[in-house]
Amino acid sequence: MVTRGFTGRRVDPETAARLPPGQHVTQDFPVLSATPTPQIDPGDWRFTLKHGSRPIASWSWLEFSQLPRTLWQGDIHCVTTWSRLDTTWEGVSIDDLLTAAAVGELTPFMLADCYGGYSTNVQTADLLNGKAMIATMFGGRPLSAQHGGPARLLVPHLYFWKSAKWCNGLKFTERDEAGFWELRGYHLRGDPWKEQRYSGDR
Ligand SMILES: Nc1nc2c(c(=O)[nH]1)N[C@H]1C(S)=C(S)[C@@H](COP(=O)(O)O)O[C@H]1N2
Ligand SMILES: [Mo]
Repeated sequence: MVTRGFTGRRVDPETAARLPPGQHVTQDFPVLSATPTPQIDPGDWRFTLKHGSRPIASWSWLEFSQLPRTLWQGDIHCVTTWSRLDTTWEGVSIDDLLTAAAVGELTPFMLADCYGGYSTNVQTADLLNGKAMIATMFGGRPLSAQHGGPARLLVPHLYFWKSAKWCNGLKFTERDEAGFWELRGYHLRGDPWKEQRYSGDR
């Protein structure tokens, strides 16, 4: 058996099996933000669901806090190659959000909007069946502002740039409309297991 010593990135087989190609484990929680951190008072916060430009449902912080809650535990993967294992999140699943809004018709794509102007596109199927939530808690505590508090989208099976911080809405779209990083050369879907980092990747 060959060991690389303490500085190598070799990990035990169980951990290795949880790491998508080209990723390594980090113990800390890096902050990656393209804009300054907006300070959002919960009293001013609103979350709006739209079909194109037409609003179909909207929640204040108080209304949002009365929606059913979901817990999720697992691994997150940033396109800059760090992965963090066994993170815990709590929030409102997109399934519960759509049920609360009594959304009948879905479009194939959605665009997440944020305070500060960031956006990211996702296939609607990537948000349903327990795959995604609007998270308000991390590690049992309210989500800090630098990590997207009061609320962020969490789509943990895709690269973490899809998990839009300070998310204030989801918009149903007919076409796949590129968001902030997708317009700057990142992949439209971003599946870490397929290593879909840049727009040319399959
Ligand atoms: N609103 C907003 N959301 C964002 C970003 C951003 O710049 N603005 N960066 C994305 C990227 S590239 C990553 S890797 C993660 C980083 O989340 P973190 O800072 O909590 O680690 O947030 C994503 N969501
Ligand atoms: Mo990222």
